[in-house]
Amino acid sequence: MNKNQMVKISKRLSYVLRHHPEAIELVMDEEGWVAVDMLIDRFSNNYFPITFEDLQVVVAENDKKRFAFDEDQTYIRASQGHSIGVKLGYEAIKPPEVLYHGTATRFVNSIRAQGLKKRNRDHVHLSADETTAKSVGSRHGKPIILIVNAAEMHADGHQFFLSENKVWLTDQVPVKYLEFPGEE
Ligand code: HQG
Repeated sequence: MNKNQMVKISKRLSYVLRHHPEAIELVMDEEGWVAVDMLIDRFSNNYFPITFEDLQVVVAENDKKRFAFDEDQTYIRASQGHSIGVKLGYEAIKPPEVLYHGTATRFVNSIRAQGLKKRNRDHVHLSADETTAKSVGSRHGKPIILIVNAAEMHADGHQFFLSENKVWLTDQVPVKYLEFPGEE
């Protein structure tokens, strides 16, 4: 499979597994898992034909490892990024001292006023490194990287989760834990 085909499959999978399982009549459990057989069948009927081997390649080689199989590869889900209230079941863990959030400059005034909100997704997404944060921010416009004082938030009782593909998730980031570039 070439890179283009992988990206095409990955985009459709993100759409149905994170946001719209009903679009191709998938049955999803409350943790976001869908039977692999059903996914292959419904995906192939609604979009274009895919095989189990295609899915294995996408799960293994997708740039951000967005999707995961269960142990015996009979179920598949997106590891994060949902907007449909699935219970991912990750354990709350202690985050590093700081995390990063990449956003676009046009959102900064609103973030200064409200802190980071989940908007359409189930969590606020944070990155462990600035490079990742920058590429996340670039998806929305001119990127800007905010520093999140994660250890302080955690000490104050906010919960953090690390997704299987290493994205940090939390519920919200109040302004007092944020540092904007050029500020101390
Ligand atoms: C912004 C990608 C105004 C927030 C990435 C972001 C990530 C506010 C946008 C994952 C705000 C939401 C998620 C406020 C937050 N006022 N704007 N109060 N609070 N925002 O796409 O974090 O490639 O829902 O800064 O890697 O960009 O899809 O979230 O710019 O892990 O696998 O509102 O998506 O993964 O945008 O990205 P998104 P995100 P994938």
